[in-house]
Amino acid sequence: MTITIVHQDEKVLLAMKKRGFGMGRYNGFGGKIEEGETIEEAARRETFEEGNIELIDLVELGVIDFYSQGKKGYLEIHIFKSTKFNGAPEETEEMKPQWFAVDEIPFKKMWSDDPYWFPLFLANKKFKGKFVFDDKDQVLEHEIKEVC
Ligand code: S76
Repeated sequence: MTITIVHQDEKVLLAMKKRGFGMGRYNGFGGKIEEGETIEEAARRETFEEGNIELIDLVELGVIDFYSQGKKGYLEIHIFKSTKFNGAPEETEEMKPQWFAVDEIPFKKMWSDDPYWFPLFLANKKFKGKFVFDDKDQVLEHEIKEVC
């Protein structure tokens, strides 16, 4: 999966997920990587589909593996940053975009792992991580480290 967050000046563009996976939470744009596309292509496509913007720059900053207690398998999420785009963010069937000042990020209405890696993301650091969630999607265990 991919997550793309636009970071411009002291603001980030998040979007309220209106349906499906992550419904009711603010998140970046993103979704599944389709067959035949690169991870970066998936990030661009999902951002266009969900937010109606065309990304100009795009950098992958993080990779996180998510495990759920008592469940098999894991979900690998690639976290991208963009600072320039064409078009205007628009509400779609799936997401309602909104700008937030970096000191007013709505962590209580986001995935519980986000407070752990957002500081690295905002500082343009590259990172790798692993999270284990309980059955209420709260963080039970985590590892996060900066990489070169
Ligand atoms: O920030 C996050 N976005 C997601 O879509 C999923 N975290 C997360 N954790 C599973």
